Amino acid sequence: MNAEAFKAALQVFPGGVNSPVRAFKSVGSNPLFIKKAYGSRVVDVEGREYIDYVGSWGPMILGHADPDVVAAVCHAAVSGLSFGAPTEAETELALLVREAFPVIEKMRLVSSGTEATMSAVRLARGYTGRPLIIKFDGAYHGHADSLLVAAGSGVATLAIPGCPGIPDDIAANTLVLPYNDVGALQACFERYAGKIAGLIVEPVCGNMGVVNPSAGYLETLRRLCSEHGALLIFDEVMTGFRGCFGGVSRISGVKPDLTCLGKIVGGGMPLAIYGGRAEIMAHIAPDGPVYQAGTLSGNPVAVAAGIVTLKKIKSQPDFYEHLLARTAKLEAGIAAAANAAGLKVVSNRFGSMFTMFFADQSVVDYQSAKASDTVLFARWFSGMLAEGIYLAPSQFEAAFVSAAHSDADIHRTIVAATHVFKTLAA
Ligand code: HOZ
Repeated sequence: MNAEAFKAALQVFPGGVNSPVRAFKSVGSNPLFIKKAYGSRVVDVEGREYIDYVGSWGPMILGHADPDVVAAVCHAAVSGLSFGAPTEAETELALLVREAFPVIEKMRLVSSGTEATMSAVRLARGYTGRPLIIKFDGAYHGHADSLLVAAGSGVATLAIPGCPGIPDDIAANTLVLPYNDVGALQACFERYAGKIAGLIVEPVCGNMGVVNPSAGYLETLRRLCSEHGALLIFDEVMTGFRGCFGGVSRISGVKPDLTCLGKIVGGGMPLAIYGGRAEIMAHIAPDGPVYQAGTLSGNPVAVAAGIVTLKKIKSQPDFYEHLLARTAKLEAGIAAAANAAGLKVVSNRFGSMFTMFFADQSVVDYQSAKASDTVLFARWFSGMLAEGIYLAPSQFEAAFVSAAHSDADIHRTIVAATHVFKTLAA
């Protein structure tokens, strides 16, 4: 039973979980314990099946336990779980990634998104010889000290004002600005001229819920970084491969100096990447002095999962057409159901990820995201769960649609949403 599993977990894990976003704290209930997953479904320890829109927080774009990915993982595993030495498969994965992200001329494989962003920031500082980093309020780039300032995702969900354990002099090197505010950005670059090493941005935010950049915003980020000698870092851990075989850099044409990827590049296994202009990456050891390392970097089992995932996506010419059409249908169906029940919602989407906010004003930054009705969100979440729909347990996260979500799944989800909105409106 979920209750017993949670009770046992509470004995050994803080909050009974191994990552805060898994706790259902902000929605006032206890987490489900998952026994297995396949296609668009997760199954809990009680044998109850749910249509899943968490997708392990993004990586499962092919659906859970895709047979080709599982076969590749098994095949790799029997040849050895870890070598701590180079493999040819790493290069094969890197070439696929470079095809999708031409802005990544050279890269380093790591094991998590946190490692990727932390290393990219270190590289920006090492390359420029400058101390300061700009990030945006409510953006989340993993839990490295210098990036866990005014963060989104679980930090926003749990409303943690500032994280103890991060020394003030480290936090002071991170400048936090409102997203989508050009004036604040210009003023910041002028005030700290010559001191800003880089600007890290989720080019489409996912960790305050999905928030798109306003027209021309990414171009402005690029221009200001270039003018002031700062590196532009795109954190595409969430957005990578979610809208096309590539990322926001491909769709927008805005070229960052460095890019961070995670989630889908590992096909559900622990793998992430940072990379960018070859001349900048030449500063990474052993070519250069900026040190970054990892025994499990380029782990052969994770690399095998990543290669098959990317190859499967690439080999289907209409992959994104179908995926995006289904996501748009789901998003529109849910929004229409809310409106029909007289509830005000705002829906933001990028590719196959979206967030519906219980808000009556556009959501363009963290302030407007925070203005949404999180109490109503908690009731919506619980109602959908009771209907067999598994959503992220926070207003400040995204729903992910996979290629395994069928038209029937989308239809069933919209019917469930219609029931739940009616209850909320009653
Ligand atoms: N980026 C994920 C949340 N948006 C991270 C999941 C986690 O923290 O466990």
